[in-house]
Amino acid sequence: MSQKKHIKDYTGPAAGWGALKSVTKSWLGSENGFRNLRAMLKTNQNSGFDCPGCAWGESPENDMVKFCENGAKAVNWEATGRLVDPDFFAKYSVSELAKQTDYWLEYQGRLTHPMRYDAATDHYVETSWDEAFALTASHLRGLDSPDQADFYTSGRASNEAAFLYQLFVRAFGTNNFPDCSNMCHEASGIGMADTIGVGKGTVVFEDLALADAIFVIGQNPGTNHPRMLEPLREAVKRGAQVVCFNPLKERGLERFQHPQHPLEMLGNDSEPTSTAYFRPALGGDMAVMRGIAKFLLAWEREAQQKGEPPVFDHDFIKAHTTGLEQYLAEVDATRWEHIVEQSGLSRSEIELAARMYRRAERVVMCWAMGLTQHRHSVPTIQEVVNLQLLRGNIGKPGAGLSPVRGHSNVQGDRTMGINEQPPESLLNALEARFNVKVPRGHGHNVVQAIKAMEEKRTKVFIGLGGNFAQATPDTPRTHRALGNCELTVQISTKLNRSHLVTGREALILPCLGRTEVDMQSTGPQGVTVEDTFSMVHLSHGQLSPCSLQLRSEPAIIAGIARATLGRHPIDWEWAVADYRRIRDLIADTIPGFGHFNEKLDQPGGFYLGNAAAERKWHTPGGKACFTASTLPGQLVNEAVLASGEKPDLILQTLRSHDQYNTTLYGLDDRYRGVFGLREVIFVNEEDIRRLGFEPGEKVDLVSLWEDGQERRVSGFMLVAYDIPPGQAAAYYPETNPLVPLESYGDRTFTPTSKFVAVRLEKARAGNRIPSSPV
Ligand SMILES: Nc1nc2c(c(=O)[nH]1)N[C@H]1C(S)=C(S)[C@@H](COP(=O)(O)OP(=O)(O)OC[C@H]3O[C@@H](n4cnc5c(=O)[nH]c(N)nc54)[C@H](O)[C@@H]3O)O[C@H]1N2
Ligand SMILES: Nc1nc2c(c(=O)[nH]1)N[C@H]1C(S)=C(S)[C@@H](COP(=O)(O)OP(=O)(O)OC[C@H]3O[C@@H](n4cnc5c(=O)[nH]c(N)nc54)[C@H](O)[C@@H]3O)O[C@H]1N2
Ligand SMILES: [Mo]
Repeated sequence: MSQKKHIKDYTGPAAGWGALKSVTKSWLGSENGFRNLRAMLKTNQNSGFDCPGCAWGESPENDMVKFCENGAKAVNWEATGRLVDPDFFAKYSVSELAKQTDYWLEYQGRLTHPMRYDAATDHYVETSWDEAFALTASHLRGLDSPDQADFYTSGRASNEAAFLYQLFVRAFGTNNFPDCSNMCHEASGIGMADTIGVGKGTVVFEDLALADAIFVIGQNPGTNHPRMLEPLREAVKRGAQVVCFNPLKERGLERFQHPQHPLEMLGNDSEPTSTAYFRPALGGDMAVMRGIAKFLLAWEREAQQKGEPPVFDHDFIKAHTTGLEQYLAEVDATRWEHIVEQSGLSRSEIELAARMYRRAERVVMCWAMGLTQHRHSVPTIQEVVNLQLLRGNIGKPGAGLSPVRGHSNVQGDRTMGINEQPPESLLNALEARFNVKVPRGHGHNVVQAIKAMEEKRTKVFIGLGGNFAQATPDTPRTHRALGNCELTVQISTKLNRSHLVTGREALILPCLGRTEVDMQSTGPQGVTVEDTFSMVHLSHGQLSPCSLQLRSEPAIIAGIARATLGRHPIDWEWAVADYRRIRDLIADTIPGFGHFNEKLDQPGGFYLGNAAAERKWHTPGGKACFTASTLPGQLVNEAVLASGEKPDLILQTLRSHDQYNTTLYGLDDRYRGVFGLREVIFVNEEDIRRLGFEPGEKVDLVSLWEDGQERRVSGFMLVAYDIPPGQAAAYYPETNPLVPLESYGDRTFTPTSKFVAVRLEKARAGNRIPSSPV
């Protein structure tokens, strides 16, 4: 697995031969080539399994190959031939494993047996499923209160697993459901639920083919949602506009850029005819959207004066919205200097974007982590909603809001009730159906769960998938917090750092992956997932499991539940014997899932529906709401200012092309020209010199915060990069030690992973765990 480290410009297009080469490499690396070819051809097909890659939806057309380079890597990664079995754990102590890189850990292969941590020898030792369930149950039952346990969920869990999990946890007595959504699209859910009454996207796949313009804001689909490039490409071909907002020139999006500089297009008085790429400041998108609104308002007034057709959709606004006046007053009150300074764009660039927006009859707005991982993410997303409301761009074909989800079933998990702030209606439905009392108070989100572990209020941590220790902020502190637990339980497919950051006792429970056949007593089972377009469909594993010891996620949850609660409130084994039974329970309790099993007979699955997409507004006033938020005075946090230091740079943490969140498939980031290493920081060359360094030099990054704790990562290579001045970018999760636990979004508690104030220092040698082999 060693490779040569180098940095060079990438000149090829996105996808294409580079992608094929990269897939082949990971294919051969998985040591399971032919088996995996079979798996690939079943990816996202009607009788096959749902790609465990991202939450992008499918074209309804059949008989197409429906996987992408990064989906192929995800499938290969799961279907590896390497095994992490009891011999492996006998060979390495936990302290020895802890010295290895994250990349090395996951590379070791699939977990095969339930394992228990033995503190006396510092080794994991084989245990039986029954012993593992009994140990978990005895810890849970021994707590003073059910609120002393936290139940994490990562977004790969199927609907069936998630539903059983929340039923068990609520029957046990807590709403402590920290989940990966807390770190991901939380702001999208809150921002949209407030304003349009649903927390999900209003767009379906077909809308992309009807849109006159698609805005892609703070998202890197070339790497993270490669199947989205196809509809974008089609859009450009038929003359629609693709308008990107991203401080980095992401390769997968760049191809949609107009060959000329956007400003030149304004030169002749005609409307722009093609696509554009805008490079705002980190966190500057709310100001950009406000600026667009300011232009629209000016043009609307002008049109009224001249008696020309209006710019706003007055019929829509009148029939469907409230709060226009207050919002427009706020738009008027926002000064241009403030907008320009905060957005990082010039007024004429914003004017171009506004013209492109106005020119399109139907606009889809897509976004991802570039919008959601900031302190003011909720008002930013609400500013996107405001714009769309002004022109009636919600609830008509070819238009709408599309927060593009990450994990393949993260949206479904929320639908199933993985939510620390559950809606009353869900709790009522559970109580009525299962004759059980469920807790009503709010539970912990991710940040609160870490705090609770830090303060020893949480004593048991259970993770349904994911890699809690690495995905979360403030890494050394979070690791200490996990270490405070009495018991940590990880339900996982592969070895990762969360298995090595143990509580006093710890369990690894190995589960089947999405690609594997899930055999229960009544026969092979399918599970369901919901994509970003609210389509629900079945997924059937195809490969034989990598170990006979593996259990499915629903079976593991049922085992823990049975040992903890007996047959209360359901007979867990009965439910798991046939997943159609679980789906009947879902049908009884979750809106939109009536006749669930019957609906799944349709090939391609079924659409859950979205009230806002039909212009039905489930808000308190029954209408869609404009939100009149003031632009933040400044983007830098008070706690950073209180440190008394001016940041050298503002850092965003992002994904390379060879990773899936904390899982590293390789050490290359092809489109950004980085090969064989991950400890790099992308900085503008002028900034590098201004700060007294040279490109290629190694630096330490130290983040600024008022609490006086030092947060540092060491030995990052400075890469001179085409990035706006004052900004930096580096990979997650290596940079998570820099994100203070207290630096999170207002209302969302999402760590501000795209806005970290840092200082650069000359590299210090230190004890560190590099991600790249040294
Ligand atoms: N192959 C692969 N696929 C994935 C994942 C993966 O790790 N690997 N992860 C999955 C998950 S869970 C998720 S949530 C998604 C994530 O998908 P993305 O959101 O695309 O992921 P990030 O790498 O975090 O990229 C954020 C993008 O936003 C830009 N950006 C950062 N800050 C700002 C800002 O303030 N304003 C604007 N306008 N842009 C900004 C960055 O330059 C970058 O292009 O992908 C999913 N799919
Ligand atoms: N600094 C910074 N931090 C971030 C982000 C960022 O952009 N910057 N992004 C945030 C986002 S958007 C997200 S979604 C989170 C992701 O947080 P998580 O979802 O917790 O992390 P993953 O890396 O996706 O989890 C990988 C692990 O999941 C397990 N796994 C894989 N498949 C399965 C399966 O089918 N079943 C089970 N039970 N386990 C499985 C494997 O053991 C693997 O090691 O990270 C967040 N953290
Ligand atoms: Mo995510």
